[in-house]
Amino acid sequence: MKNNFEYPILYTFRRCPYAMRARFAIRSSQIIVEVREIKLQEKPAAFLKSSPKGTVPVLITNLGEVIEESLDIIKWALSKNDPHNLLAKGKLENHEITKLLDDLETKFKTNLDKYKYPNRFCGVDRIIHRDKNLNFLKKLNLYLKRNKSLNCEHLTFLDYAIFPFIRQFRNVDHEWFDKLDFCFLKEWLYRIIDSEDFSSIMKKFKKWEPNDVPIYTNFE
Ligand SMILES: N[C@@H](CCC(=O)N[C@@H](CS)C(=O)NCC(=O)O)C(=O)O
Repeated sequence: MKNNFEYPILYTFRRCPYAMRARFAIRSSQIIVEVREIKLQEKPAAFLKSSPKGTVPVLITNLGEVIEESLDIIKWALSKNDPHNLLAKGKLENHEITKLLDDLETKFKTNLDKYKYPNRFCGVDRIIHRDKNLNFLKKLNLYLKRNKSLNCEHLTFLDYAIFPFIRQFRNVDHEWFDKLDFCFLKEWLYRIIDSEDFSSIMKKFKKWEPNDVPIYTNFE
C-alpha cells in the first residue's frame, strides 16, 4: 500500500552516531528523502506513532514500510542504489563483518557510554571503560594497516557504520586519543572527519514540526 508521501521520510537527530551512519548511506545512494530532524527530549507524536520504540534513525519508505534500525536503513538504501560500491566484497568474510559490528554495539558502545557519561552509571571508573576499548581500536588499526579502509582500498558501508562511534570516542578526550599509537586508525578517522561526505551529512536542519514545508535532501 502506498503512503501519502512521495519521498521516503527519515527521522534523524544530527549528533546521533546511528543516524549519522544512515545519512552516510543515503547520501551515497543519492536517494532523496524528506528529512525530519527531531529532538530526543521532545519526540513528535507522528514519529512515535510510526515507531513506538522511539530511537533514531527511522525511515518510512514510500510504500509505508517502517525501518527502525540504522543497519537496515543502510541496507535498504544501498540495495536500491550503490554507485560508490559501499557493498563491495572486500577482504573480510561476512562473519567477520558481523562480529565487528556486534562488538561495536555490545562492547565498544557500552564502554563508550560509561567513559563519556560515567555519572549516568553507578560506581563506574570511566578510565577502565576507556581502556577496555583499546582492543577494538587495535583491531581496526590492523585492518587499516593492510588497506586504506576497513575492508578494502575504498570506504565501504563498514567504515561508515563504525566511524561515528570512533569519532565520538575521540571527542571525549581528543588530546589523549591523538597520542595513541594507532597511526592507521587516526589517518582513517581524520580523513573521514575532513571529508565533504561528513560535512554534508552534518549539515544542520531546523527541528521538524508537523505543519512545516517538507525539506527534501539526499545530503549532497
Ligand atoms: N539499534 C538502533 C539504536 C539507535 C539509538 O539508540 N539511537 C539513540 C540516539 S543516538 C536514540 O534514539 N535513543 C533514544 C533516546 O535517547 O530517547 C539503531 O541502530 O538504529
